[in-house]
Amino acid sequence: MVWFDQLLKYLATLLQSAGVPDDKLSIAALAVVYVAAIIIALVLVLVLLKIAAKGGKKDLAEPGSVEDAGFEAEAEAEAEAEAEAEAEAEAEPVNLLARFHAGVSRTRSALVGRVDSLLRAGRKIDDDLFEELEEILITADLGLVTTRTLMEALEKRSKAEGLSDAAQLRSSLMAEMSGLLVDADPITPDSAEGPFVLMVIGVNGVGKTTTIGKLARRFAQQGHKVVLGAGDTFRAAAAEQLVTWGERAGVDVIRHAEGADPAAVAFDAARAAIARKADLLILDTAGRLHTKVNLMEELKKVRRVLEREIPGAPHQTLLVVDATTGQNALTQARQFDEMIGVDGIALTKLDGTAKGGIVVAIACELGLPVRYVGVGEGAEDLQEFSPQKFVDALFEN
Ligand SMILES: Nc1nc2c(ncn2[C@@H]2O[C@H](COP(=O)(O)OP(=O)(O)OP(=O)(O)O)[C@@H](O)[C@H]2O)c(=O)[nH]1
Ligand SMILES: [Mg+2]
Repeated sequence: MVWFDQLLKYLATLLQSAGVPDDKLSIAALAVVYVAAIIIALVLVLVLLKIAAKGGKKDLAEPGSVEDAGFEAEAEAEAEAEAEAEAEAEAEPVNLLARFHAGVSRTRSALVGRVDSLLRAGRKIDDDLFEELEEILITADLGLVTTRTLMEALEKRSKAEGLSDAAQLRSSLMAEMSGLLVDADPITPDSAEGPFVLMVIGVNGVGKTTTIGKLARRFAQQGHKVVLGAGDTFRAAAAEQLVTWGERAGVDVIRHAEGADPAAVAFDAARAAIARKADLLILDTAGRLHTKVNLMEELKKVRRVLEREIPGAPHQTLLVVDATTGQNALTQARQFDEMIGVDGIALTKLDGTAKGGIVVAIACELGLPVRYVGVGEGAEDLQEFSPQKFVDALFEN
């Protein structure tokens, strides 16, 4: 190629003037051409890559002008994010249900697993069968009174409906159980006369502070202005624990120093909730004092302060009980209801126990609605209780 020979000659002249020896001129000129070719090829590849990237973006933004391209791409990204959020919101109830089902799995295998192997198809309904069923219910923490109530209802129903096959008793048991559970309206913090006050009580370690944290998050997410009161001044680090939950939920926490008078915390929290125009004040309380009498007296005093500061307060007194303690939870509920007055129950740690039958016992023996159940330690693991949801999850195959 003539032009290539000429280029080499030209380069050789340049290299000669640069001091390259005559015998090395042609090889040096070739090396220069070689390096230049590599550089040009690299630049070309880079340019092509850039053009390809721009083309891709334009495809996304089309139709529209070049100026519109950025804006439209942004709008598209936003729409995608919105769609994702919507999909998440739609998926959430499914997740919650799955969490709930997992939460009652131990009770399901302990209670319904045994019931199912007893009520296998083909077995006749007789006194022996009823006796065995009774034993299963008692050991699944439904307690004597509730079990008797259920058994009487079942025997009556089986006679009235002329049932003969044991398998037919399953749906009767489901119906009787959900009939015993108390359906409660969910707590809605709407009060015309200032903040709605939720006082949370219960013995130590049952999950009061955790439940308050979960509730604060739930109500804040629903758009309510929430204030928390750290009324447990007895236990070291109790207020810090509440402050941490408050930070997570993005809500204010009113606290005093350790050992302060809890009634003074209740007073300040009530005043702060009014001043900050809060929709909801949730007050944490101590679970342990030197004696049970001290604890009950302190709770009564806190209650009086709330009553005095905010009309109608406390609007709800929520007793937290730990499902893993089985029949003890029932005893606690009875005592707190007698001494302080309880409007509803939050039953925690259902995920860690086979004693979920206690839900039925609380409703049947005390007539108190279980409002919330805790099925884990996470912020999402507090769920509104519904009798139907509970029985369905328990008897799900
Ligand atoms: N697995 C499980 N753990 C829970 C649940 N609710 C609370 N817990 C755990 O129970 C423990 C005690 O919870 P707290 O909220 O500190 O209990 P408390 O009633 O405030 O205790 P005191 O302040 O000592 O009276 C913590 O480790 C919680 O994470 C639940 O629903 N499931
Ligand atoms: Mg606590």
